[in-house]
Amino acid sequence: MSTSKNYAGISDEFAQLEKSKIILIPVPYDGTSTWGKGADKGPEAFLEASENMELYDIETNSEVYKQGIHLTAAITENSSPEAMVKEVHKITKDFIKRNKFVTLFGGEHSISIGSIRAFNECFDNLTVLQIDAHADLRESYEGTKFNHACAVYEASQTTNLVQVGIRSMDVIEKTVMDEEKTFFAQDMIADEYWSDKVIETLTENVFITLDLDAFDPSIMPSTGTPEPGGLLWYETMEFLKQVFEDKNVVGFDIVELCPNKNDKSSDFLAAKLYYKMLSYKFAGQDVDKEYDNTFDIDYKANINSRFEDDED
Ligand SMILES: [Mn+2]
Repeated sequence: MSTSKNYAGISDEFAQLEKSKIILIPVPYDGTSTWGKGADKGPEAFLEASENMELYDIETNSEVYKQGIHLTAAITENSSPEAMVKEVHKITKDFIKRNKFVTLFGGEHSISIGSIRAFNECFDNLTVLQIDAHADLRESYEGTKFNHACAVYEASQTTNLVQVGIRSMDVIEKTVMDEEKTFFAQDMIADEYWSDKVIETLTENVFITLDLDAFDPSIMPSTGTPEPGGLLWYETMEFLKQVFEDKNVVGFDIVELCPNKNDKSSDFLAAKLYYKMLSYKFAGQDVDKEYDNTFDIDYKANINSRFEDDED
């Protein structure tokens, strides 16, 4: 994929690394998907749709691209699932240390094992807010701990994991799942206060991992494993806005766009979703004000990786 272009066709002035508050890392990885293939094409379709999107957000009355959005080279390491995770971890952490608001676009959900590790090492008492149709809590699957079906197993052991929109899982995952922090789609539809209840389970620092199959296939068909009964657009925007307002969202990733060249609507949903999340994050913030991603370099300087065979 081409990475010489800027995100959304913004001018160089708003895309340079030094001046940009926001980092966008494409991870076109599709090494372990089990059914619908094509998440490796996700970042390219997302970027193409982004170029055809209005850059003024009506709701927040803002043009968040003016905060600066730097598109990095894509992470293409795919010699093994483990090698990919290590590379995502390393690059994500490097940009966090540079005081950036770091975002990633997948690729399949296994990329989040790397991004979550990086954020968990840089921010205290981290909540991982997973918005997803699937529990993704298997300790290993098809011979690897780095399968997309294992995307948040590690997070369940090392962070405050909160799962929203879940409607598909294996019975074995019940042994790992914390039902107090799991919001099943079937219960959410019958509870007008679900979003308030989710917010109550979050700590101050929140990383969002958003699997696009959380959305209903009627609005988001282009994903590897579509599941009926998913989230709709406005309820999701209202929820995300509330999370960004109430908590310190330290970064996010969006995964599992599996584009279909005959139906671009999903690519546009992903593009708009990404831009909405940035708009909520930076709503009301002066473009000229220096950004502080709240990573405390002095405090964290001596903390080594908590994960074995990590050469950070
Ligand atoms: Mn998932």
